[in-house]
Amino acid sequence: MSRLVVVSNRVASPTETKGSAGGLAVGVFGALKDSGGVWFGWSGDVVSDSVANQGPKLEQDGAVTFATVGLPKKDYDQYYRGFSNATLWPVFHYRNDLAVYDRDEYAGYRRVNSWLAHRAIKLLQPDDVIWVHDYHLIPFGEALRSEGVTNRMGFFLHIPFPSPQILLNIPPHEELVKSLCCYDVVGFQTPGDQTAFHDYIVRHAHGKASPDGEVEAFGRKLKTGVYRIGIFPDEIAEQATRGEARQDVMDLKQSLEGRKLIMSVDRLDYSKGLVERFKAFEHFLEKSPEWRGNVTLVQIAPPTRSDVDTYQQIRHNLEYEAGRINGRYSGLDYTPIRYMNQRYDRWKLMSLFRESQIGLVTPLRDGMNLVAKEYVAAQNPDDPGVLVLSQFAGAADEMTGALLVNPHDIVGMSEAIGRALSMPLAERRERYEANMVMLRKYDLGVWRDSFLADLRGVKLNKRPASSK
Ligand code: GDG
Repeated sequence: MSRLVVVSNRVASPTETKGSAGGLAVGVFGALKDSGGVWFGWSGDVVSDSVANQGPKLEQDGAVTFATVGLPKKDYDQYYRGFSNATLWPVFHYRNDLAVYDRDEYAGYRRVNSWLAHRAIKLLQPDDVIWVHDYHLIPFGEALRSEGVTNRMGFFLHIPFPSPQILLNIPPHEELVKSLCCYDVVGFQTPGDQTAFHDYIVRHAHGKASPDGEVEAFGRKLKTGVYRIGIFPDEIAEQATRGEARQDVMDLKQSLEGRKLIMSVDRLDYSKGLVERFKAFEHFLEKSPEWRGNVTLVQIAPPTRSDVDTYQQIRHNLEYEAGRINGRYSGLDYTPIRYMNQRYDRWKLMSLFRESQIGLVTPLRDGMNLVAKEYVAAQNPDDPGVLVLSQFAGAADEMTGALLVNPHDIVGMSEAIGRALSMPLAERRERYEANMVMLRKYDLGVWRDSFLADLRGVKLNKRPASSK
């Protein structure tokens, strides 16, 4: 089997792939171990120009090489903080109102992608299969092609692909889609994302897209597909029970004094719908006085991208809302919302999920949302909690046992909280079983193996596109 080269914005450390971070890092590393290969990307460090140009730092773990580079401050600002996270992220999450577009940042985004591709070329062998991940690296494949690389190359988009009317707001939308067409396989999380891409190809790129995923545009043929990212449910269940006896989970349980627990865990991001969620919980307490003092919402929200303006604003808004609602409904021994801005160990999150009666996962828009899946997998099958899930998370397609809500509908979310809290055991079990069937059908291994099987199976384009 030919080697695999994974390219992603951040590279997990060899220790993280052993399970401490869990999830995606472990899944991708599994594929790398099987075929041998390289994991290439940014180290997460901001460094001087001279250090950045010293070449990738290499760490070997068996047949896998971890190859990382640092980024100079200007590149970090333009490529990561700028175009990736202040333009692509908001627009792809349907938040044009929060997007800023700056030509210099876009030029920096392309420049860094070309620079990264140039660094990666030295690590490539002729029959390597290259798997590129996510919105930071859309032009990476095109940059490799323009340097003469003809290897099989696939791209997986972890976030939503917006409908064309939304995408058109990004001035260089056509260049971005043309870059995507330089890959041999482009994977999406849901059929809706794939359809949005096909719509753009047909209506705005004068190309062709067939229902089986074949696309022809910009002089290239490629395959598109839906690959639903998942989790390893047994690994989550094991982590959730491993923590049962640990002191801090016991402490939390004790401090709840028999109150019901609602759990929410999200990176601190405006796409996750936290403000609306807090308001729904407030509305629930307002309309259900019998529950005041009897149910607590624990929101864990580790900060991310805190040097992007919109992320500072969301943090302020949330602190204000949590304070306001707690001011309204707290008692001497009761705090309705416990809002934590820090990162917790993975096993602790899974154990807390298991202790809770509701997993409240209500993003305004989300590619998939792995927290929703982790919540289900962590439950006690004999007495499972209820997943309340946004209809705008990719996971909503599969989690047929969830109570689906519209995250803009505060009253609807508040009603779903009430329904979940009083749901009979038989219904909870039925819904849990339905979710578990899907979690097992589309686990992380299926996602990874089906993408790679399609990529290894494509017929190569005879005439690679050039970015010139
Ligand atoms: C992107 C897409 C897509 C969260 N807080 C802590 C912590 N986490 C872990 C969760 C989960 C992961 O981070 C978050 O994954 P999500 O899927 O929920 O969301 P994004 O980070 O936005 O991920 C998303 C995903 O890519 C995969 O394709 O599903 O749609 O936006 O695993 O458990 N982990 C630890 N401490 C925390 O405090 N250890």
